[in-house]
Amino acid sequence: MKSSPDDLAIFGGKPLFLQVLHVGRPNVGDQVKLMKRMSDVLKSRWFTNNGSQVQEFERRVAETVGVRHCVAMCNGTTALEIAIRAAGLTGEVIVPSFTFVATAHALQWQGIMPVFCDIDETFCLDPNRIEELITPRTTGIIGVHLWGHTCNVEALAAICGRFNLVLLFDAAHAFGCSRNGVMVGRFGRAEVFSFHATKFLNTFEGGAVVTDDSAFANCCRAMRNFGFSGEDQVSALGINGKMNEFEAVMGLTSLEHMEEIVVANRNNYLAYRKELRDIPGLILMDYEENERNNFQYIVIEIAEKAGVSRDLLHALLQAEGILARRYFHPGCHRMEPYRSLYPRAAHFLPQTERACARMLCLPTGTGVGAEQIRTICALLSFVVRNDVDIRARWKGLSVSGSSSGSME
Ligand code: T4K
Repeated sequence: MKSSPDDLAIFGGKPLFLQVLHVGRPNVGDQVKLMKRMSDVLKSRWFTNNGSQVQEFERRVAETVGVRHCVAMCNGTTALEIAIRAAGLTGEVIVPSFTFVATAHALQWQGIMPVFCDIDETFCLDPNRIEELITPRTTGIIGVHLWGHTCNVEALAAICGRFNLVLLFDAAHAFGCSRNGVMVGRFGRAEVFSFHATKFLNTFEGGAVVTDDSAFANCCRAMRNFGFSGEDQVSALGINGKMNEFEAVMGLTSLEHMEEIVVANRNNYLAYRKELRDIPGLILMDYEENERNNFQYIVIEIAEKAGVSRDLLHALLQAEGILARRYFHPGCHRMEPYRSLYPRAAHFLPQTERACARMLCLPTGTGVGAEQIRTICALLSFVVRNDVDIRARWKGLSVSGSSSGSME
């Protein structure tokens, strides 16, 4: 461990981790089984277009979530786009800005304006701030269950009921999570998962729309396959949103290891909780113990008491080989094309602005263990204990022109 600020890698010391630690290392599961399945797919000569592995994956996802239909797609973004189109959304749709940019892009890509609403202490849409954003052009709300924390589904459903709006959820982070004992995937008209490599359940790239609504599911199925309704009959506009067989077998293998992955993630969460407990100004995002969680994200808030800013801490960690991520900085409203469309948005999104400036995701997953977590937290503790000295040195570096001055 470091004994003086001079030892920090950012000031020229040796990095703590020569092999860097990531936030989103993929979970692989049983590799032998996976390779056998891959080989079976190769032998079958059926690689895509609603093959048997995709159908089996859809069946298993639907069963795990407790919904009637799962429509697997090539990625979460396409699944969102298809769900939005199948729901008939037009005009304006209310979404959080504190999310991955795909949530907003899925709307804007189809000429629908994302209208950014502020978040509350759960990091999800604040239901108290929604009604003021509803206009005659509003057709729906897309809540995001950020980091597996569920939206206030009941309040959002009540608003949608009162204003006749469609309710969808971007559940990219929330496969395997529950709200009041009900699995995510069962809320709103439909929910959308991402099975990207970095997600709790992974299919390399992938996603799905899940719903109990048969007509909606059929519409999504047709849309993901160019709108085909027969061998050479196209009944509606569609796109190529299909998942392939190799992705599906990765998903099936991941699904079989779900419980072990939860245990590994939860152990990491508990290890971080223990180690971070006594570090002033570093507040770990809690998981509700009486719900099902995937514990996929370790997120800390860096408060004033820490004495260093989130951005300085991020730079310090990166230099040490700890590739923490500033999700979801700087917020969709500060990214193009939204920054130009809504130049004053920041004034109306105070909680979003605060979260964008303070939150940091730390490495976790099956590739990270207790020993590494102890080292990361010992470093965090060292930084907070030496905050004054570190800030002064950082300022010195910035003044001498070696680094950006904006990090302090
Ligand atoms: N809605 C929400 C709320 C989302 O968070 C996302 C995606 C979507 C919708 C859209 O779903 P998809 O269309 O992606 O299915 C990553 C992911 O690419 C993205 O899926 C995810 N959200 C987002 C939160 O994170 P980046 O740009 O941060 O990825 P990247 O390449 O920097 O990787 C993150 C970390 O994971 C790095 O430390 C490297 C590590 N990594 C990554 C990959 C791909 C690995 O260790 N192995 C890998 O194979 O977006």
